[in-house]
Amino acid sequence: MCERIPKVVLLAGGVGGARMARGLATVLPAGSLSVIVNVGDDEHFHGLKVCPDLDTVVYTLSGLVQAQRGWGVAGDTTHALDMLRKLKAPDTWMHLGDGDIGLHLFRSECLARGESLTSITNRITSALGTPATIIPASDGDAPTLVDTDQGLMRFQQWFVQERARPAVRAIRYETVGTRVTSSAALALSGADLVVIAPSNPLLSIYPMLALPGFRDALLGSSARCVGVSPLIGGRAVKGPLAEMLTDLKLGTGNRAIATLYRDLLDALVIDKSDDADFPALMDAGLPHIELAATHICDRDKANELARAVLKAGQLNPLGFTEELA
Ligand code: FO1
Repeated sequence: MCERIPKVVLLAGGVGGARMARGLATVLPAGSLSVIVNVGDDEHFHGLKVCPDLDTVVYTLSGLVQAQRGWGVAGDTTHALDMLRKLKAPDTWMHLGDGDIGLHLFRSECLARGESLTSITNRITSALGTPATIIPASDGDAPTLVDTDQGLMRFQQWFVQERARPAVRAIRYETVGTRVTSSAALALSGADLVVIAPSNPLLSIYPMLALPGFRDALLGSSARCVGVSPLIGGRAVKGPLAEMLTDLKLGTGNRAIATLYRDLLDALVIDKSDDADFPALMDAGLPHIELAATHICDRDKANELARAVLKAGQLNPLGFTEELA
């Protein structure tokens, strides 16, 4: 007999994904969790490659994150940004702290020397200490473009500079010339459970699913797939999801989330306060709906939600007992 630890893969965007990752990393045994992270938000600022979702997951799991905002480094100073503003450099609307810029310098230098984003991310997580493997969804550029009533914008321009105000007419995932990383495909094929974090489906999860090879790797995996709805009472805890669903005529509330993920999910975790959505979700063909407190406002809530997700995934967090051949 041998004990095998369960292999859990989380698909994550920024803040919500990072907090879900921390809960899962806490309740699962060491070596169990891999987090595949969206790179559609990545952008160049001041000559540096910035990967906001990867960095949010890295900072959260290594304990460096500015907890209230959920992104950036706690206690970071802004001397570099202050100087850039004095110099009237472009794009200083993106708030980059000095410590954060140190990470971007490191990554940009490694990329310039030909190292892959996957390999650089491994070096960053080893150096900073994260209790999970963090895998970029793609090594190549795969930007998310937002087509708005004020024109076509790159993601950070729309989200940060324009404060997500321009109404969204369409979203474009530019994936030509790139594909899912082999590390992500391997993690998906070997997973016992795939969890879709309470991230924005259209801005964080679909950019990954749009990568050539990603959806095939997910659908080809024998893992159960559990999603956590990012909506509570029809609204996102943070961010423009509800408005986007309306602008894009994709329905409302948990029913819209179930529809967006309909070919992927074995179960959906929704907030306890949304128990009235049960019949509509059953009608939408969801085989398993789990109620839990889905607002991750502190570490205890993150752990509680992680346990509910594992329950929905029918996974024993302590591991599997297998006969050796
Ligand atoms: N979000 C903001 O709302 N304003 C910012 O100035 C900002 C800067 C920033 C810098 C580094 C980083 O890793 C994240 C940053 N974010 C900022 C968050 C980021 O725009 C979003 O969280 C994600 O891209 C969406 O998941």
